[in-house]
Amino acid sequence: MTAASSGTTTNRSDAPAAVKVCRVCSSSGVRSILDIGSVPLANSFIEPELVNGAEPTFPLGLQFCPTCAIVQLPTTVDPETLFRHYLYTPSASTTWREHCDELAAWLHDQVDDPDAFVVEPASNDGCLLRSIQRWAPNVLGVEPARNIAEQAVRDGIPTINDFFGDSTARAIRAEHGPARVVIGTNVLAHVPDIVDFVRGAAALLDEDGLFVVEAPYLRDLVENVAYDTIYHEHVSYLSVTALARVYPLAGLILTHVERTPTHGGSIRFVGRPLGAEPDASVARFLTDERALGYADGSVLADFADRVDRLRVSLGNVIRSEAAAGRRLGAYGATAKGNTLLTTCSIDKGAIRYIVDRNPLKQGRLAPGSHIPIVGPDRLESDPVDILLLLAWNIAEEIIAQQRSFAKRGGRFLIPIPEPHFIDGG
Ligand code: DWN
Ligand code: ZN
Repeated sequence: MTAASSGTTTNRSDAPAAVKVCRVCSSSGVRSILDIGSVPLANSFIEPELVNGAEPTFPLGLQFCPTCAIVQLPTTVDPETLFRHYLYTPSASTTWREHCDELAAWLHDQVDDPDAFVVEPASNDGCLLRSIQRWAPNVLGVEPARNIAEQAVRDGIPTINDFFGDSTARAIRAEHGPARVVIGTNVLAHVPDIVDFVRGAAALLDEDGLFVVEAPYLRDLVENVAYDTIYHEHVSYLSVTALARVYPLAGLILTHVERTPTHGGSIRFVGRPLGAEPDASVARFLTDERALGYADGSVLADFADRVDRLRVSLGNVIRSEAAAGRRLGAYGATAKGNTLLTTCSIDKGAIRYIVDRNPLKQGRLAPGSHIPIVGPDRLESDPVDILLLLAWNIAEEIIAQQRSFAKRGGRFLIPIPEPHFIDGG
């Protein structure tokens, strides 16, 4: 999906109240499984002249609902604050562009119809729709970030500047007719009201319609201790168990699931109108998740301890490398990187700069840590010995680009599942 807010240090917002009942099923039995404290919004990169302003922080953690098995944040930050202006566009990454091509080809196999109307909630700059347009020209994006929606329209992708949900979906259907496909990547986990979002898909689809979403998979998060992917934009952490229960509340049924490699481990959920038959994949995932403890939440019992151990060991590695006289930088001014830096108390005393190719992030400071974001040329003019890879999800792509850093003896520090070095040579 999209990227987050431009966040400035002067935008104060009141800390949202803790959500005591499940957002999905309204059960009051939610239980806390992780409390990371209060941190700034992960994409609220600071303009340098505003660095002395107040920097709002918001409580961050996880809670589990034993009734519907969803894992969610304990607080909700207003999506208007998070998503109306966004700096992140995924199409800068070759890995992502290739994934969009693969997903578009997979979809073509499912829906072999050049007249199919395809709608993408949170279409960002239109990267996926551009791939789909090659076989289904009738596409429509729905993107809440004004700056990004305008860019997509300028680039030839029809895009409505709005959030997706039941009312937007009904308006689209009234104007354009039913959709054959509603497809969204990295959006469902960002939505506070998942039932409303899925209900919107159900309202928009025709009777043969296909609702496809990809989102980070809870199992990958837990197994890789990828706790840095927990931040306010990600309201939910999704499992098949949870979505198999949620979809029927909104008029759809989960018919197929498969794992995909993006963003450190994601899952593709396919839904169809009620009455469709799930294939064997759904039962297989449900059985595995039950056996592993995702249905009753028992797999999460030691998650907070595992997060604590990772935070301590990353801090120790960074301190000992610095004490040995090594110069450290970071690569990738990612949202997850900011969770990692703030929760491990790593600041500009330890890391000189964060390299990022996105010119909109360059010149700003990372929220919380206040480490400056710089362009890749800084690696030549002000070299470091170690790069903490905050964009570990695209490690291969970045390491391949940075051969000259590796040739000079530079090493990459990968933070998860436990801090380790690779030389990139
Ligand atoms: O869910 C979300 C997704 C999908 O992406 C959002 N809530 C926010 C965002 O998360 P992220 O910031 O952790 O995403 P990435 O894709 O890991 O960010 C990669 C960063 O690295 C971007 O800032 C661009 C940058 N980059 C770079 O500097 N050089 C990327 C490439 C490919 C490069 O060569
Ligand atoms: Zn629930």
